[in-house]
Amino acid sequence: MADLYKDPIGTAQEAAQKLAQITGKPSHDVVLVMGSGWISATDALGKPTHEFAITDLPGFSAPTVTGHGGVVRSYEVTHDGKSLNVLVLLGRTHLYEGKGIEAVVHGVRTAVKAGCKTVVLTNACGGINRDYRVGQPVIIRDHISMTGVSPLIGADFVDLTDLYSKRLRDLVKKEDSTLAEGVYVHWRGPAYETPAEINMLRTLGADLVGMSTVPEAIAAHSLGAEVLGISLVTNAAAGVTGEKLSHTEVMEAGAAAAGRMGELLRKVLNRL
Ligand code: 8IG
Repeated sequence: MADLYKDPIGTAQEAAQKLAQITGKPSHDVVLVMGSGWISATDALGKPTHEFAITDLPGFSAPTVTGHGGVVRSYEVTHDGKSLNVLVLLGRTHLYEGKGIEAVVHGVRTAVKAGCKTVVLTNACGGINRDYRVGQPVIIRDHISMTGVSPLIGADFVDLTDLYSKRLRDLVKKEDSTLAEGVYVHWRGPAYETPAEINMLRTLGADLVGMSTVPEAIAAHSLGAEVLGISLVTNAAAGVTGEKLSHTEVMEAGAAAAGRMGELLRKVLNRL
């Protein structure tokens, strides 16, 4: 068995093979990575054909954060006589867990190796843009990495000018023209930002701040997948309202918006 840290791509390949074995599906078409608060949005997809612990696949370790599931589901989503094999990862690994960048992107690499040409990354995040409200979904237009940590090693000078696919962003806006687009900044955490840092990030052009998504987007894009990112604003960023930030509030805001998020994802899948 390959070692995740010595051979991350080989390990993803092995995990993809095991996924095909477990599900009996030679390939999957789309992966949805569900961030905190997004998990019940998957109810809109119907019943999965398979559900198992992500630790059943090579290279994965158990998750550590409440609300970050560690569960894999496989769905067959049909629309207009067409059918898609949809892989859903409930929960993800974050940089702040200290398992290394390889562990952070292992899920999306596995999905792309399993055949997924479309990678949908969802997250819960803080709203820096003062126009945003808690419970509002925002399409990620671009990102700023404040960690500087890349999942890529070697002379892989991948172009990121269209990282968050314009085609996919337009497709989502066809479903819901009221959706805003914003710039997501990756903050390592686990501590949230200070109010001064939020002012800095706003000055730099950021609208949203969270602790995920950016490394996964880069890893997926470098393997040739098309990336869509959708953030759910679950709190105003530090200093924006003067309220303190709490993980419980984040989970509550996520739960309240789950129905709408599920419908949105289902409609996007129907258009792929
Ligand atoms: I949910 O305000 C969520 N995740 N860095 N800042 C950062 N991550 C977050 C926040 C936030 N809210």
